[in-house]
Amino acid sequence: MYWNERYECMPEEELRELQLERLQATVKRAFFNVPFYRKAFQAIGIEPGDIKSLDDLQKLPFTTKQDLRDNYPFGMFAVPMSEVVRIHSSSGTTGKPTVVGYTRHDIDVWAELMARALVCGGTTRHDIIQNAYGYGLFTGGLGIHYGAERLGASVIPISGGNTKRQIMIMKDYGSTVLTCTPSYALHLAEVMAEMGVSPGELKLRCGIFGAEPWSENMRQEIEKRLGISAVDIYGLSEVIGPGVGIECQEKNGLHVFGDHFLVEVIDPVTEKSVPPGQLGELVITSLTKEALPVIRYRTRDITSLLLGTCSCGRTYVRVARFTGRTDDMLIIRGVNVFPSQVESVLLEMGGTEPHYLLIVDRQGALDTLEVKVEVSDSLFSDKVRGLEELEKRLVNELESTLGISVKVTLVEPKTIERSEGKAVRVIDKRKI
Ligand code: DLL
Repeated sequence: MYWNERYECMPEEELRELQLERLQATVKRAFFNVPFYRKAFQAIGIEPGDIKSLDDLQKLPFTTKQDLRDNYPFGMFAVPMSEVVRIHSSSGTTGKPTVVGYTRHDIDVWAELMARALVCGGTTRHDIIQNAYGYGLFTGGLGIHYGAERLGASVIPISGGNTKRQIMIMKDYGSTVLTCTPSYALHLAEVMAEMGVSPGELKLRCGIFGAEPWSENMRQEIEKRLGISAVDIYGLSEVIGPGVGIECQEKNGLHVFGDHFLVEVIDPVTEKSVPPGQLGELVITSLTKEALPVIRYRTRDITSLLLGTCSCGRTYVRVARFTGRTDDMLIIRGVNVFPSQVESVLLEMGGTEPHYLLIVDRQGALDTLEVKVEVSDSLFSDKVRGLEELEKRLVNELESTLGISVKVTLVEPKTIERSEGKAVRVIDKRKI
């Protein structure tokens, strides 16, 4: 049930002591080894000795993705390159990617955290893990891979893509756990159906999906189509990669590995902490990283802190499933819209497939939102009237949920481009 019970179920008081000790060491490491941090601390008159309690974390400056970009490629590293054994980079779509480095010890910690995550997500060493996260600069493939080997499971390093081969291997090798993005899991289910392979012919029993936002409805859809139990895993390259947090079998929030990461949820505008239960931006401080310590890293990911203990026995802080990113949030006619809100409505209404695209444009001075969504196979062959009704229902429901007017375009099944990694859900023509 646990990979490392001592840490996963550590009494809260003891955990806090460990966190403070590690925070102080991290602050020292950053101050003495990374000119960026020394300057940032000195600019506000802070020294490592000023961190005397966990509350003092609030005195420290934030780190942003831009800071990593400004120090591209290795300027934020706290160790000489001779100690760096691995380099990854983030899948940023704009500007230079952010580059992250790991010492041998960092890789060891990452494998430990991923082993904990896999067990927390329901994997055992008897499982055959089909790892369809991309291998390469992306942290997903190798991150899961090292954790799976540490656990002692049998890992198939298949990477993303070549979907028919994925299904053949899944069937022939008897894969029991699938790891990939939720959008790719859905695509696999779709191709499986096309190939006439039913979930009953597979040994697959659980999936560990993340690297992009996905809704509760999407979880149910994936669970139904693949006949598995699906959990949500979170992480980001700048902080380590996958393995920052994961759901347990309760599927009620993600446990954050608190002996390695400190989390805060802040109001992105006032930059002050928000109370548990309130949505805000997740801020993470690494506690044990050697090559790239990050202090109060602004993830831009939106979540809330969850109160109360989890019946799984882990004492870590939990965060809610992610709603999206502050930079995914579309402001359409002054109203905040998240793609995940649209996804929830589409899946709740039925009649459509979880393949959709938001197209934002501007006509004159007015912003417009078009939601393109694929119709289910059965409905598509139906009478035009059924489609018209569906479109009307979707428009009504989306408009009342989002609070703005929406155009819905129903498209034929399998016409929206599928992704093998992170799905693209938005085209904002206003910026082009
Ligand atoms: O996506 C690491 C990862 C790999 C996580 C495999 C989980 C599984 P990056 O490419 O740096 O790293 O992207 C990080 O992806 O800031 C979030 O916006 C998003 N993200 C990751 N996991 C989730 C999740 C990997 N479970 C960025 N829910 C993060 C929502 C997620 N968004």
